[in-house]
Amino acid sequence: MAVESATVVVEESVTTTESPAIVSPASDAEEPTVTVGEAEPVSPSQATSPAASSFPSHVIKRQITGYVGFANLPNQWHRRTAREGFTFNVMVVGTPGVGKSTLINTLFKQEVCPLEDDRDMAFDPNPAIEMRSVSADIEENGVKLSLTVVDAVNYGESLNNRESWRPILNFIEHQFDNRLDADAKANRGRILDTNIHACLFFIEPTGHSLKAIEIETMRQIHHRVNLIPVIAKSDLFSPEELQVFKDRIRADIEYHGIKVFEPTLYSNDENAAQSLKRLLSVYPLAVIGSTTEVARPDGTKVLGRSYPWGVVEIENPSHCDFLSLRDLLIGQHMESLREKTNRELYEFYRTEKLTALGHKQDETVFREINPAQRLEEERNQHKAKLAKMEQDMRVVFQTKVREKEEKLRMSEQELFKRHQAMRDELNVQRKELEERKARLESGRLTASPAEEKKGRRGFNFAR
Ligand SMILES: Nc1nc2c(ncn2[C@@H]2O[C@H](COP(=O)(O)OP(=O)(O)O)[C@@H](O)[C@H]2O)c(=O)[nH]1
Ligand SMILES: [Mg+2]
Repeated sequence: MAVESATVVVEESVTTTESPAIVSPASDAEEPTVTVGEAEPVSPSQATSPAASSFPSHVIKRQITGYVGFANLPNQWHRRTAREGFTFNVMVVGTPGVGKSTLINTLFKQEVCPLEDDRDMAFDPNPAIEMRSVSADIEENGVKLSLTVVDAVNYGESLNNRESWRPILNFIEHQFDNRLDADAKANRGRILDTNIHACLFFIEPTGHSLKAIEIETMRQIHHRVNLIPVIAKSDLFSPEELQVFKDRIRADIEYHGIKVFEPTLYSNDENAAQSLKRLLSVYPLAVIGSTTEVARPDGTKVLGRSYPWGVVEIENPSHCDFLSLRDLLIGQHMESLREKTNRELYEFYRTEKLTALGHKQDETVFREINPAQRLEEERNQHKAKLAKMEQDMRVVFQTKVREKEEKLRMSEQELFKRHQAMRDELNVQRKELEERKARLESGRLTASPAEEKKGRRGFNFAR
């Protein structure tokens, strides 16, 4: 999609020492909104501190006309990924003949899984479960898909099925281990994604409820893989029977705490949310497989299965949930399956494995960063810093006041002493004057011995 000219709103980040700002997440992609937070007083020392500089300090909204180019990033990404292609690894688990290969071939509209017709007549009471994989490179509208289907051959065939789930779980974990090894190499190069992105679990169309082997297998693997239980060969049920069967299975799944795959929604689109809700409400999906076209009464040809009483159409939502499964697995949520596998399930396994090996991580360093929480922490650090500064200033102020008071007290004492000395001298002088006056009045004026010595008369204030 070429964009010739556009009005683009950009946010410019400017560092300032005056007011730290808080940026709210943009409410929509075209018109990002910016909120400038309350301006808190910041001292110059804080403005240069690491905590202060890690803030996007101030955001100015600028309106420019013209095309910058980053709006084209999704197209660039699309071109790169279309060229490189996608990898999708799906596992099918179910008893032999339940319809696994047929369903995969129906989903991808080609014979990915060969239908087995060479039966081994030898009786083996406990055949080993063998994880067999087939791969196919498929291309649709220039997008390449490298598909691998892993089949747990002989699952449910033994007389004793107690441990049937083990080879399946081992296989899934083995893929995680391979990735773990690849991640640990010094030179990683391009890592092939061999993790299992989805597990289609085929529930036998018994019409009763889940069998013990089905419950145990799902219980053992649901935390390691995106589990998608499907009711196989649902054309064997009447609509009423199917509803009863579905309800029982849903109750079993809930009772045993089995976690089934729920896609992530990448947009706020109301329609997408509604269709996801609809999809989850019809879990477990009742499917029918067929790669052959059959004629409807009106003569048109459709993918389906033909019965004496009529035709079951695969791609008719009122006949089965095949289209919902195709949307879930391919059309709408394949990326969600891949992402959940590699970001959540693999990461969870990796953490478990490394922790068991004795690796410990400093939670304060490697903790996942929640922007709101981080903002709150930084605000608290800022507040604590302000409080400490205030406390320091108070201590300095009190010391200074004390020093000043001490000085005043000292000079007061000094003044008092000088005052005292002057008063004493004045008293002495007054006494002398009174004596002289007395002598004058008595007519016997004679100089005092001190005056005679110095040859001085009168008052003397000099010191
Ligand atoms: N009635 C019915 N039969 C099916 C369906 N899917 C497959 N089958 C038949 O079941 C048989 C075994 O199918 P297949 O795909 O080889 O089963 P797998 O062993 O689980 O891979 C074949 O004869 C299919 O034609 C379905 O949805 N409904
Ligand atoms: Mg098969």
